[in-house]
Amino acid sequence: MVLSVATLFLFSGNSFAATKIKLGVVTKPGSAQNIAAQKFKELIELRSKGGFEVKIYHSASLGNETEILQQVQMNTIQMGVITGGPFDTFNPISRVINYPFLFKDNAQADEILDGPLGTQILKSLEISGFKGLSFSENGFRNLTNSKKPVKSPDDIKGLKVRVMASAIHKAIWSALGANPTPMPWPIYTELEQGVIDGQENPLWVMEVYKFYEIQKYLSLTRHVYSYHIDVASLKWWETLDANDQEMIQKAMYDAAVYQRHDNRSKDAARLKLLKEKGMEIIENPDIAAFRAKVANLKDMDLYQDPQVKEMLLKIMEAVK
Ligand code: EAX
Repeated sequence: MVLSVATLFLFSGNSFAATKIKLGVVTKPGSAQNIAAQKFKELIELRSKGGFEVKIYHSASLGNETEILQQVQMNTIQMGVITGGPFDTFNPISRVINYPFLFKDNAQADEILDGPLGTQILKSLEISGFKGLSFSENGFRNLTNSKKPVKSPDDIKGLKVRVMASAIHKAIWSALGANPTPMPWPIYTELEQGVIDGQENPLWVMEVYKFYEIQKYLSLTRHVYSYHIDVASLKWWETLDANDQEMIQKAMYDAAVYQRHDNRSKDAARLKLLKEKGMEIIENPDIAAFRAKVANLKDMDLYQDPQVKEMLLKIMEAVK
């Protein structure tokens, strides 16, 4: 049995005011970002014995992810669980993890992101006003579309694919031959009305947002490992004492680890469900051909910032 924090207050007659944390996510309850946020709320409220109280603003009630990040910078909201793509607008370091076909599997992603290189990436967000706390995940991204089964890059030619607000994501889909259209989340209506033919996201998105209703074809391309950065406002962070900082940092990391496992444990069932719902699944697209098309991205202008380039090369070396 779990006593709620409110019940504990009643019993203890505690009257001190909790510090309120506003936390923004763009997706709806049941989504990857929300599962991380909910777990963080549960852990920090419990561990701080009610000293912190978290209110989650979901479903874009604070705007899209770029807008949430602007509010985090200003400390009008204190935290966010934000998909890696939109960070690109604020700080080019996030491009390195969005690099196509960088990690071969979950274990490798965890090893890098939980290790010193991941820590360095989080640290380098401070210059943009963000305290990066940890990485939770969306998962590996896969292409869906309403036009045709996509097995190789040849099938992508001219396809209108929605991409996140991110220069690297746009570059990936240009290199693959698509017609990439940057657009903030959510995108159901645009898919339904045919403004865009396709999109790419991890499997949970196809389930939670019911994309099986409007997208016939799913190709398991796993082209990008999609992470969230669990982020706090640096302005706010600097007002906290060291104990609170440590407690928040730890609670967010534990929530992230919990959420990654939760997400991964559901993928097999999701695939089954999407099949049952009538999606045609291309399980083994020609990944070698996809990789060849994006092989030169690291030499593009996008990666010419010395710090970004150095980090990308270090990760590439570490995952060899
Ligand atoms: O988490 O914008 C995106 O494609 C994200 O992956 C989406 O918010 C689902």
